[in-house]
Amino acid sequence: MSKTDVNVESSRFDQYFLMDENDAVEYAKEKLDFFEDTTNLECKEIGDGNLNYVFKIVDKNSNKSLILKHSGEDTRAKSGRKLNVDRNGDECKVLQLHNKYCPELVPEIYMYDEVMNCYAMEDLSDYTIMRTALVQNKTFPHFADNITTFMVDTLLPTTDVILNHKEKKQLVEEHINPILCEISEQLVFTDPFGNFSNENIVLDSMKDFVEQNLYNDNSLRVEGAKLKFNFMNNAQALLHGDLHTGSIFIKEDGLKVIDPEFAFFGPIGYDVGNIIANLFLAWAHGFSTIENEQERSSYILNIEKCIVDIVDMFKNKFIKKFRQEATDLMAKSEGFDSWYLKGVLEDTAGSVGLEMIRRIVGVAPVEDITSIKDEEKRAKVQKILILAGKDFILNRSKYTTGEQFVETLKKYSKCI
Ligand code: SR1
Ligand code: MG
Repeated sequence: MSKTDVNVESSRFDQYFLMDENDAVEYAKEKLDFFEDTTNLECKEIGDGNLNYVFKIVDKNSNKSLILKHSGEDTRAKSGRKLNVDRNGDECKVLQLHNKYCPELVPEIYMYDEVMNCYAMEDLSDYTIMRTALVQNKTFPHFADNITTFMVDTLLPTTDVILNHKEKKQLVEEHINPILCEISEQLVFTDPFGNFSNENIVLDSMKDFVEQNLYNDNSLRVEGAKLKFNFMNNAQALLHGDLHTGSIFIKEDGLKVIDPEFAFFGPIGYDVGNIIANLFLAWAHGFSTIENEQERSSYILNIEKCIVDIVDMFKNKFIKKFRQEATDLMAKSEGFDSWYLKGVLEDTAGSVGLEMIRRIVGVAPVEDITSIKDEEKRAKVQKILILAGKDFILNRSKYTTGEQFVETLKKYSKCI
């Protein structure tokens, strides 16, 4: 048969374009070998993040469903930031690696399409985005245990402590992520110290406070610079890179970590610190909005306990796995594990401060804070978080227990 005789059917999905809900249904019919019956598919775009489109596609006859995650060439908010449209290919690879290390806490991936820049994954309808649940004052008793398992099991095996050094270097190369790292370098590590991109969002009543406590504090800026260079140069482990409560699907007895598109090799404390910071943001929401005193103190105590447990469980699991699985001869030297963990905790404290501060003054605020309607209360809690955040950054080497983090927040909540 000559080439011209071959019946190659062309498809509208042979070339990338930004899909809407109708396109996603057509895509599922043509490209996904998932639904037995495609006569009654329905699709809703449910993404609430800043970057991607998330289509939930359901077969209304059988109720079988999946999620199709699709990248655009720009951020959703039309920030003018151009992104690499193939970023969800990298994200998929990271999810597959996370699946290898920690299958219970990561969604199952069905397929990836490098032309349309989308991937299909398990629908997690029985789970809720954790941030949404937290602003409804829900707490989750197994969260600390699950998230510390996820962090230790996905982070430590990609360090030089455990992984063969040549393999690790190859992985570092594979997961270099300059465009998304640049977003964090700007939004987390630069703009909070001086509104350099002129994008910061600050309440009018907070302008003087922010000026004085953030933009005019040179000692804070120097520590921010040290943390920024650590973020850019310390290729310690393959991070999730954006491990906040909007990247976690949760239910009473389990969770799934999603969205590792900011993944790259960086300092472990960046992931751990992001989790703790976002719990403090939830704390702030409860502190400002729950009117019933008993309910407020119960919610706040639950969040504080969770933070304490996260630090303690992380330390225990980290040291245990380190001792069981270290392969590098020098890393096995007595005392090295504690020194290594101390460095991780120092980076953690710095990252807690950075993440809290950038979610208050930066261009990517979070619902925990923006949904506090009373501006006076919002300003008050923002001051508490900024002062505590500064303490975490400036005194980061002193934070070695969860209790210490909580004590600092309580201290500032009493004096503002
Ligand atoms: C322009 S992207 C803004 C933020 O959304 C992501 O989830 C990251 O946290 C990023 O900093
Ligand atoms: Mg995300």
